[in-house]
Amino acid sequence: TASFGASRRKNATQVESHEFTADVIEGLSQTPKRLHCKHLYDRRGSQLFDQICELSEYYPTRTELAIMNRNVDAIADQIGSNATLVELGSGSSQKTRILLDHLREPAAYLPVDISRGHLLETATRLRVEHPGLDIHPLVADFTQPIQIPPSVRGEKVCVYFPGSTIGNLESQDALKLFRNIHDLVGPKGGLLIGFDLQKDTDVLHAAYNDSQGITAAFNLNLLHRINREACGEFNVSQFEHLAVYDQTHGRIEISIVSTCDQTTHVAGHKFHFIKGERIHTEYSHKYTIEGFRDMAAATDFTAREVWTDEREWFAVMYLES
Ligand code: AVJ
Repeated sequence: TASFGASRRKNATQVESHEFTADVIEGLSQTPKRLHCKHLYDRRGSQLFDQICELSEYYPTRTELAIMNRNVDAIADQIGSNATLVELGSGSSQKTRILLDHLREPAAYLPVDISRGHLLETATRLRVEHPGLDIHPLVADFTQPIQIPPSVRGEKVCVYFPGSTIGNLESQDALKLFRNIHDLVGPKGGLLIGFDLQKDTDVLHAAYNDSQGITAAFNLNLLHRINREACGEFNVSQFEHLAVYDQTHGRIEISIVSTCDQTTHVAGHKFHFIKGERIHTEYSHKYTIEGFRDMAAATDFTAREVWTDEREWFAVMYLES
């Protein structure tokens, strides 16, 4: 019967935590050990990331905001009227406000994020700020194909992918995501994307090794999360944050380093670390405008316009399918 089926069904949180545990065990079983960066964004992680965005050393957020503020009319012209705006990895959607305030009669707004609580809070707030707008939050991993609910009607779809989140992905995964987005937006669809640019190594280093240790706390929170949600037994004080710029790949490589030889357990599985051993947690790719244009062109998008700041530290590009 229906009620029998319902009582046996696990709730969403239980399924999520089971998948998280399985993913952690798989990642820690690899050589070198790695943990997927999407797991950094639990509730606490999302809060810490918001704090990172406020740091004086962390230039990307405020630089992108300034680019958006300065060019929002040109951006709204490119997107056009009656568009459905789909935002990937929306987080607290700070930059979205600027867009939503300037878009010409937007049809709907679909924020997509992996952090449920964060997403729903944002949706509630935006509903108050934009009472006329159709808002459909979607709890999802945007690296998987997503679907627009059939009730949403707009003349065209535009994906907004700010924050240089694309930089988390290795180039093959970035290409795959571009193709998914291309399929999602369909003909005459758009992609408005923010990405971080290559620059002085000291500036990059400071942005990922802030003096207050917020970035370190954000990274190490993943071990606390494993302890909380995956029956982990990490002694977090025996691990350190590491972020270094790799010139050859043009990316910041972020990891958690074991400060001693140690053994830990996660959900009954045993993991050994030697002193100095790393768990890779995140990449943050830094691009050139040309390199980024080439990457997009490889997936049938055409770059229509690019906006940047006077130091050329960050760029926002509008592409059309
Ligand atoms: C959210 C992926 C853009 O790469 O700068 C910031 C994540 N990690 N500090 C970035 C991050 C550590 C951030 N992105």
